[in-house]
Amino acid sequence: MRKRDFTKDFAEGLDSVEDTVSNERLSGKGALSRKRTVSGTNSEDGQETGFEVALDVDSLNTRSGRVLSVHGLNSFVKTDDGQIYECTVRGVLKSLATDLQHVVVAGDFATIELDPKSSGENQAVIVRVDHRRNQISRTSRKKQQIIVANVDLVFIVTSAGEPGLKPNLIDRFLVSAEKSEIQPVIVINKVDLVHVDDLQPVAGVWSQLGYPVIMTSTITGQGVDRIRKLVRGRDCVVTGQSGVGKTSMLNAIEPGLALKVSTVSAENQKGRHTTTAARLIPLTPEEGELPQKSVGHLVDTPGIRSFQLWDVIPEEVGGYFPDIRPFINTCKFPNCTHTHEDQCSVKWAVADGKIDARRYESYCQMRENDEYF
Ligand SMILES: Nc1nc2c(ncn2[C@@H]2O[C@H](COP(=O)(O)OP(=O)(O)O)[C@@H](O)[C@H]2O)c(=O)[nH]1
Ligand SMILES: [Mg+2]
Ligand SMILES: [Zn+2]
Repeated sequence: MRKRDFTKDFAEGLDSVEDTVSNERLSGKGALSRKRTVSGTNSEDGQETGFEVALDVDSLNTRSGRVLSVHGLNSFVKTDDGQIYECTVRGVLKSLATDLQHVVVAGDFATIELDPKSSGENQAVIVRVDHRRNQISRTSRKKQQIIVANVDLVFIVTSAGEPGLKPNLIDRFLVSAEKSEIQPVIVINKVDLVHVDDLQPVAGVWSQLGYPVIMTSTITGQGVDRIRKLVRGRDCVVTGQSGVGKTSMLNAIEPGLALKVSTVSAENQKGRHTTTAARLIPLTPEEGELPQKSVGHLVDTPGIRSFQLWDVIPEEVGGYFPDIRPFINTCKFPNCTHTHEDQCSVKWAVADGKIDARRYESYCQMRENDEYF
């Protein structure tokens, strides 16, 4: 099981954002340094993470870019200079993918080769797909389906009132984020409807676990600036129950963004891959921002809006609770579910106050309620 420290990564990420922006402007080496970070790394957990192929490619005609969306055999790739190319996949890549369902998925960093004869028509071929840093996937008809790769943040949006806060639901989203290895940020919206002090006990438990919690109101504007800053330069998924204010938040971050998302979703509905087709929607560059630099994307995932766990089996759940995980290997029974067994270290930790009772209840609900699996 992974041991990544989200909080640390997150804090470091935050510190470096501003620096990265100014360095890239000065030296113009953004594309180069990104390439260095994504290539040459290997999957630590043995999961499918894309592949790299050294091909005999003419570097004059190749560009690095980002896969915005995949439609059957065609993908739309945005290159570092802001151009969008419609791409097919080179045959050798396809043949490598016999065991893997996805040669190319939305969010992949890819190298494309332009056809010099048809230049200007924005047609190209994907010749290389970089190692995937993380991915959101689920199992469909016994096959793993990758919905999107290389996502920086998942905003778990919830509301303090109308509808009221559902902590156990947030815990479920957190488990999904842990499974996908994507940094979650809990957004408690509509704080104008309550006394913020009332939210502290439950929010404090998440904060102590290292999950950032941001209180917002799209009506008073509280917290909206923090969200806007976090989104810039990153690729973010927004998830949460309906009615909590996701659309309002998108509009607050960038007027017109919610409209872009809904237009794209409507297009997806018409396509063949209705349930899972994901898209990266580029944020609009702000004044002074270079258009070719990645200003970040909003990741629209129409298929995973509902509050289902993505591909987490009951036995795995404890491992994705950072507060429960340290205790799960010292129970009397090796197959302890930590729900009804005697001599269970997890239950002792709850009794000792080392695990928050509400979080434990949430865990039990996830193990017992198989509607979520
Ligand atoms: N009081 C209050 N209402 C809000 C806030 N944000 C959104 N709403 C309202 O909540 C309802 C649902 O918002 P919407 O953005 O459509 O939620 P979505 O379903 O998550 O996209 C709308 O009536 C909004 O006006 C907020 O911060 N405070
Ligand atoms: Mg909405
Ligand atoms: Zn146990």
